[in-house]
Amino acid sequence: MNDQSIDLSTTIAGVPLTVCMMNASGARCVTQEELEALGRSRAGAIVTKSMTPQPREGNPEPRYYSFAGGSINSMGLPNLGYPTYARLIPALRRFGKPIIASIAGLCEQDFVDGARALNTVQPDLMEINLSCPNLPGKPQIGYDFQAAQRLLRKVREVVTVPMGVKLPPYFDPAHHEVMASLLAEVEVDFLSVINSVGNALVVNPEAESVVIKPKGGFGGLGGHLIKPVALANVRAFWKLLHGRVTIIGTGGIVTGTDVFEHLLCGASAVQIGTTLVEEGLQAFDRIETELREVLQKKGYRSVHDCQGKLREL
Ligand code: RRO
Repeated sequence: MNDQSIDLSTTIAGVPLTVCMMNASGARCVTQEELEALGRSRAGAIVTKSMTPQPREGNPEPRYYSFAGGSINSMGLPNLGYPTYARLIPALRRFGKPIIASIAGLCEQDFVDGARALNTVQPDLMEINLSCPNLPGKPQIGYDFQAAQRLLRKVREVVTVPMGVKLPPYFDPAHHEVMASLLAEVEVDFLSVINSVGNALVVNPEAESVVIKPKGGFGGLGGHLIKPVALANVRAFWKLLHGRVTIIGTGGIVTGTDVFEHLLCGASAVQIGTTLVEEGLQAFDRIETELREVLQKKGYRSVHDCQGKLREL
């Protein structure tokens, strides 16, 4: 079988992508230049940085640190503000791939206003980020089920494109169950799981110090070492929501085999964060080639063929 005959296309909430890989929000997607470079890359979609009403510079530096196995960040939502992204999105259509607008905010009303404003330019999909771990004094909304439900009900009313939610990792089946029933009630169309593992602490033993400045060194953990947590969340939500909600797997993807594992657990597509930041956009080409090789070796002809096929013992 010819590698190129393997079909890596997929759909997210009915929206077609030619390749099942894209950037994770935050990774190389803040500026116009970065968004255009994603358009020219092998990414199957362009995801924007999570946006707020006003432009933000974000937290003080150093605010990102990579190490063997992963990264820790406390960027603090640096972004151009939603009016600017709303202006940029129409021109990004020339790249001929879906555009996913990521919406965040400092309060509930920010999310509603951002979603309404972005809806006027009709991105292909909208991802509501309920899981930024890096705003001092602002807990992750995804860990407050009542607040998440209230917010999503309001946002749902103003969004007419397929709407998804970016969730933090959950560590107990009871939490997966509560969140899954809430997502079904609000009629969410897709999920991105997971955001970084929030409020981790990396220590430099030489310097006897933390490695990032904000929040006393606490930040969101990403990269290969969070893959098992990501896979568990993909699998748990896939089992609870199977058929009704598309899942984008995010977390720990370095190789084509990592993508394959996310697909087996039930993801329809994946997002790549730390690896893209560290390696650049050519990571998409490498991982795509590796994924083709894995699927060919395993005898799968498409993403659809292996999706959700994880065997239990
Ligand atoms: O900007 C950030 O600090 C950030 C965000 Br909004 C997020 O959703 N996840 C993350 O790890 N960092």
